[in-house]
Amino acid sequence: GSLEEAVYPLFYGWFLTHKSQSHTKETGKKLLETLGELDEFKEHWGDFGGAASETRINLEEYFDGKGILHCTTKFSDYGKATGAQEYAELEAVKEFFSSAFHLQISGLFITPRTAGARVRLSDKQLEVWPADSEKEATLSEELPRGSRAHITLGCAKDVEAVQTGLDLLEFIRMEKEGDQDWAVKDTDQGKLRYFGKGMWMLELSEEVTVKTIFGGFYP
Ligand code: 2AM
Repeated sequence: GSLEEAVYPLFYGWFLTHKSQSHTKETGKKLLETLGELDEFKEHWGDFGGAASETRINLEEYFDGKGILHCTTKFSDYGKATGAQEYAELEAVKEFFSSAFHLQISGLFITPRTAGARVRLSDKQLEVWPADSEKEATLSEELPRGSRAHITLGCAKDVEAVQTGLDLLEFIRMEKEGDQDWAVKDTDQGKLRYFGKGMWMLELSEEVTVKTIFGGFYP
């Protein structure tokens, strides 16, 4: 038998460099400022359970006390999650471990539960994207691989980070349906859409590129 036992991380993902983290947070904060000043946002403020006297969401709080910004590929749960071992053995995972990648952020979103950045993965990046990631989250529908890729920017109180990817998939489902009368607003950063139920998506007119390292989170 092998002398070495495999050590599985809590999760695998792309970890943003220090500089890219600050840049991403700044981009997120700009959206929050825009939202805070938007009449349409104030009209729908109730979605966030906000008190009537408050006019702006304290979205800055969303960005507090979080660990390093990252885009999770596989939640491995120290080897206990379904498919954790198979994932660790993927050729691409072994080959690209500790390698640098540029990720493209194509949008930002806010819901009453989470704030996140939508990530557009390249074909090479999809090689380390688990085959069943979208299926695991959406029981009925087939969504393109990589649809769930995101960077959690923050969560509301008592909300687990896993929710951010589920919120993103909900946006994508609504986009696909496509026949709703969404409010659209042009902003400095791009097109801002309101999907109802407190769900706001900013489609960035210029994608943000962030530097990352692919690896595992072990603590
Ligand atoms: P996130 O990717 O949306 O940020 C540690 O909890 C990390 O693993 C977090 O980044 C978290 O969410 C992600 N995570 C937790 N549980 C998960 C799950 N069941 N499926 C996918 N990702 C999960």
